[in-house]
Amino acid sequence: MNTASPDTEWAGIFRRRRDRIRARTGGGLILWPGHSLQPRNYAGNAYPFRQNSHFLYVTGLAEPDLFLLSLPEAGHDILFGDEASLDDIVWTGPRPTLKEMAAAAGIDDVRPTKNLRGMLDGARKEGTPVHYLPPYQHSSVYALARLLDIPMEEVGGRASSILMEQAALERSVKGEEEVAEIEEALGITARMHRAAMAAARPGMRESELAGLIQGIALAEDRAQAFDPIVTVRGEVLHNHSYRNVLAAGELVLNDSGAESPLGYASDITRTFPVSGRFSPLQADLYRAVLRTQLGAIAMIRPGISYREVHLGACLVLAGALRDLGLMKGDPAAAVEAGAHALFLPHGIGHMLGLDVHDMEDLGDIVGHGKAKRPGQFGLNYLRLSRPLEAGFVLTVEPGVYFIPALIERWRSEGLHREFLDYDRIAALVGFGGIRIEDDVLVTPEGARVLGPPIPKTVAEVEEACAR
Ligand SMILES: [Mn+2]
Repeated sequence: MNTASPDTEWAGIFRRRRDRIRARTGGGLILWPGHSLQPRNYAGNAYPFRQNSHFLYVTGLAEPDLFLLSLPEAGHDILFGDEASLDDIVWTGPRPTLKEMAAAAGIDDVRPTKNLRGMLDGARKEGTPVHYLPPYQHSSVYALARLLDIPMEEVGGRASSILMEQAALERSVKGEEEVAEIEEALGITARMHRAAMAAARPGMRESELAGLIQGIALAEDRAQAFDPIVTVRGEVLHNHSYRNVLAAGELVLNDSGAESPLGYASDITRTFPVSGRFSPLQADLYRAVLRTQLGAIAMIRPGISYREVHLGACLVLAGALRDLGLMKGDPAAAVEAGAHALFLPHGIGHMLGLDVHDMEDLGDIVGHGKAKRPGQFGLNYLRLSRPLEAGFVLTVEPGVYFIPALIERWRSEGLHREFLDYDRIAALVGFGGIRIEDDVLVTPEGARVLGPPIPKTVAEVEEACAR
């Protein structure tokens, strides 16, 4: 990801974002810590740098070791940092000056980091509150503890709940420029998915496919939005190992996405046959998931809650699985009881933005608002349940999974026996999993699937696999 180039249009966008959050936070200072490089095995060998997404949202600056301090008056923000030393320049090359970075972010005032603590001390002596978001990178916890003179273990608890609410409110509704970034990332992501479909064949290792798709993003100088899931064991929901060898008759689940130039995520899942053709059973289950996904997308509009969309989608799935003989009885009663969660234990989707699970660091206020997270198995994994608004960007990602441990446990407990045909289900242990995921913008009228089309129907997927 690159630091925004001096672009007056973006500088204005960052300034307006800061001003809106400042106005709604109701006085006091807002301290935005940027991220630091994190050592991998020794200090000089760091993980690839990824800026804190809130800091990116208000500055677009993707350089490490920066702080932003927003003062109460509109338009007054100070960028704190240190100029690159000669040693830094010798080893890692020149970096933009603080003034250049500030200009790109629409900030007029720059100061050295060593002056930050004094300013904060002065404000606190006058009783001015200092708002900050709960940090999750350890170096940010440490920095806040030192800057605000509080014990490290109290840093999280003293985060500003009003700033959390206002940052969540502000970042939840995406502007046109943000949707454009996500769609730009989806352009590369579409190529990653088509390439995987075209390249997969029996005998190949998962890691070869994972390398291929990551290379496509890297060749465009782009990061992955998250570690891709590329596996024939699709029933492991977040499977990050690439050790299996693809066999004819198996399905590959590819859940991956590139980042946009300014750090926006894309998040797409496709499931396709190793040998290029779905078996009749695979095609039946695939169509069940596709019907579920299209049904969910059709429900999306401002005002409906994502919990309703989730449950509506589960109803479509339960009906389809009953038609296939895996479930039985009344689908609505099965969904109310939670029996479908054997096949679909996760939520239908999540917010997407600068984070792949957007603002998950802010906790349940983002996805659930003031409502409590539901308790039922399956529903308890919902990342998003709140009413939707125009401008939200969401993933829609139903799946069907045959998770051996879950099937075995439920069967031994006789759970939901009236809705589940355990003999038929047990015969499918080893099937793996299917998931189909798109990124969707909530519009005033309904929903728009973002990005270029990526093969999705059985026929489209088989065609993309053909060689
Ligand atoms: Mn997702």
